[in-house]
Amino acid sequence: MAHPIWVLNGPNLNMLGTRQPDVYGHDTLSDVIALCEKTAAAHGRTIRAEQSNHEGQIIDWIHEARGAASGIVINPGGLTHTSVALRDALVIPEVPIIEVHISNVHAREDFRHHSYVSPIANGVIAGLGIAGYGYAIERLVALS
Ligand code: DHK
Repeated sequence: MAHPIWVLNGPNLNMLGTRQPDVYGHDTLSDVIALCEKTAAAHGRTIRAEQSNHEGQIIDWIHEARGAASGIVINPGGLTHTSVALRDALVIPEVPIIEVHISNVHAREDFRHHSYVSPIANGVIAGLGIAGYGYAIERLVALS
């Protein structure tokens, strides 16, 4: 049986639904997790979903993913644009990675145009709302 696909969400994504709905929409993190579970289950796969506002906690989970995850969907939130440590961690599990952003970061402020994660990700999805997480799961099912 394949390992679960891990779905990691970074800072402030616990506030989905109430946080800037004009940018991030009205769906909640629970809706994101339900979508990921449903998409994975349609392919006989499972997920493990985690969210933290703390960089070190996310890095600890990524270390844990080595040998325990078949792939990782990650929305690193603001850490996307700042964290070399997160990028360094993401190569450790040696599994496919899809980076997801709910908003189209390229249509927003300049500081959101650079991602430390994108160069080591298998794919990047931005601007498709929470549907992007479902597509990321589909891709990881195909890759792993
Ligand atoms: C989420 C965040 O929290 C921002 O810091 C990113 C991303 C964009 C998103 O669109 O999901 O810049």
